[in-house]
Amino acid sequence: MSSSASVANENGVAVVTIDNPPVNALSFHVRKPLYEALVALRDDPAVSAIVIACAGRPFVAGADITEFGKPVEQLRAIVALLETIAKPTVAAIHGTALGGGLELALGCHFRVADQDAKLGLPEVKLGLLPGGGGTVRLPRLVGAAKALGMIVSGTPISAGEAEAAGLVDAVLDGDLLAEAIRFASEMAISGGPFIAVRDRNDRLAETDLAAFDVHAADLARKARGLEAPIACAGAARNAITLPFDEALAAERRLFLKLVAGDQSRAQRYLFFAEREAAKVPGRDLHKRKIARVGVIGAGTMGGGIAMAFANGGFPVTLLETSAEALQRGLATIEKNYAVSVSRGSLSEEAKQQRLGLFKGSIDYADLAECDLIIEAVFEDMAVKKDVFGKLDAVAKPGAILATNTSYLDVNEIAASISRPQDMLGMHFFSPANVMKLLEIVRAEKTAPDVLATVVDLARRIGKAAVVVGVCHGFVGNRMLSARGAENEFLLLEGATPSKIDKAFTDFGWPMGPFQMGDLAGLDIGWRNRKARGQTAVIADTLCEQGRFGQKTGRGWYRYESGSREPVADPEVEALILAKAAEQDVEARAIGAEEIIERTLYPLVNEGARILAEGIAARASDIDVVWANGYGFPVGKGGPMFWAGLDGAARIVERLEYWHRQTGRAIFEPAPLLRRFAEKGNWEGVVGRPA
Ligand code: T1G
Repeated sequence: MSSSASVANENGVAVVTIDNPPVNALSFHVRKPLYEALVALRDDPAVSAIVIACAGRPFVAGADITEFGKPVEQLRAIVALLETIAKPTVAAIHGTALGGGLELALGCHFRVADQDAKLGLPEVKLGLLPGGGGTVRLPRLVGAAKALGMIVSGTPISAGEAEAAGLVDAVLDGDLLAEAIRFASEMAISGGPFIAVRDRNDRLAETDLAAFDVHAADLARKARGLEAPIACAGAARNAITLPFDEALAAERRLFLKLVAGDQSRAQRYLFFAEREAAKVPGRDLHKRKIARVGVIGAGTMGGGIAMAFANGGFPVTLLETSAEALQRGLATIEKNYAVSVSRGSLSEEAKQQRLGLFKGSIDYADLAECDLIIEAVFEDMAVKKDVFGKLDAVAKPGAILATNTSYLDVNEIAASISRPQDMLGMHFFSPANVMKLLEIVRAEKTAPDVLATVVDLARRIGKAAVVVGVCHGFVGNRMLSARGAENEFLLLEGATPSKIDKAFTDFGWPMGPFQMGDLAGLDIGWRNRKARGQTAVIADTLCEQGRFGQKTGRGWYRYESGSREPVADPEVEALILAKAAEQDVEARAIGAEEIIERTLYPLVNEGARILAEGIAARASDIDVVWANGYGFPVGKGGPMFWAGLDGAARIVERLEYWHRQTGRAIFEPAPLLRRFAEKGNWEGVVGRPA
């Protein structure tokens, strides 16, 4: 293996190039030669300045996550060494400088970047905090408030924003390396002073600590049981209140505590699980060219899907049945972009550029120029088949045809057209331009290159793709039904919507099933139950009373006009008591533990059934679905990972107990779950380990 940190001398300016594909992670075999090179360059009189740059796609994407436990010490030593170098040091940043990569750059006197660079400390997304001095150095450059936002959110900022904040000294056009060498040489000629970031305290001195604490408290309230955001805020505060070395030592203690914890283990697991999910058979096959995307239906789902592709830079043909419906759809899209502009998350220029990618139509013939066409019309089999019949007639050979159905049989739709090999399901989640999850439904006849093309496309539009087989509700909604199956029984036996929802939010969910139902609209589940001849005595009665949730101001909860805040409604509790009396069910005290057992254990159990049927290829795929599509707390890694944390043997034992109590099939432990309980991980039983 050639050294992954090489040195070249450009007229006295030493260029240290890190080359560790695919993302220049600071793996051991990078850190060692990098450290040694910097020592030599520090002491080399022929060197007037040092530039640190990277080969390949990004600048350094951080510490090597596969090595955890080891990197921080050495990275901290490299940064500390950089700060002892008297000659100017410059980090030349292209692509992404993330985590330990940005911390390395913070060890330099100067940072220059190209226009498209992104800089950030995303460690919080791995259940960690920056462990290479980022919590202490970043505030010294950008100020405490900005640093707090960057470290607790983990969201990278653009080169322009970084320059405005003082994180980057210059955004350079043209050949970044050549410009960086020129910059370094000019600095060397200027003679300095070259002040290490650790010695820059002016920005810190400006801090309004009271405002900082209010901001930090607000961020902490949103942590929902995750330790890392709190630790990040605490470490950023230390930078203000403690001397540099004490704050650095505190950062190290916090880092070591988090890296050893279950939450970070879960979030790191999800990081790799998301990438693993994209590794489908045939992924190296030649991909079909996708230049233009067609979307049929400009309603909530169709509009969101069209925006997801436009946001990814794809021209979109949006088809509706009438000009009025089309205008309504396009107006909603424009309004959604305007909201993003008003929130500052999108520039007016970017909005116009994206709107320019839309072409509205009411003529199927216009879809003939599309390489991928996604149907997002009413959830009815006859309607779907009618649409695909028309599509089959106009779509060009080799075009990929996709349905956005959430429940219907994709094989049945595929069988209704002449080219089933070109067809699959692409199940987006609402709002489709925001929700990261995409269930890609592989139908019986879907061609491998079609699957590989769509999995790759999902990554290009920023989606976490999971390939699933055909069954009712695929992975997510099928398990959601299992999670919700006990809800009515729990209500009849004495629990209340707010009590059950509190058990879920205490567990770490953004909201519980009843608040979620009111947000999504109770009429959707009602229509689905009626279509399947199923009933839910309480929920059906609410719907018969027109209580569809937030959209009608009343559902499981009541909502003051204009408010999304759920208010417990005595009318609902009275309805529940009446239904319980009708069914002779006696109310009793039901605790959070029982609620979790009767809702989340069946969720895991259904996951095991799905694995056994091959509807999902890996336990980790199921976790990617639930973490990205259903708000399963990332600090618990997803239902299948959590089952390992919570103890599969106990889950089986409790399922057996509730099966004896109720006789209900959802509690009958799946054979695969029993095997998981014996083996202690999913590895021996199915696919990739937790
Ligand atoms: N360590 C090890 N492997 C990594 C890695 C990393 N930091 N980042 C990516 N990979 C692997 C990834 O698993 C995949 O492998 C391949 O590289 C391509 O990645 C002390 C402690 C940089 C934006 O959190 O966000 O620094 O699947 O598919 O879509 O404070 O990777 O091919 O086998 O994601 O182009 C902080 C993590 C670390 C950034 C590129 N850094 N990486 O996205 O490629 S903690 C991060 C990313 C830290 C210090 C702390 C993205 C990317 P495989 P990919 P991409």
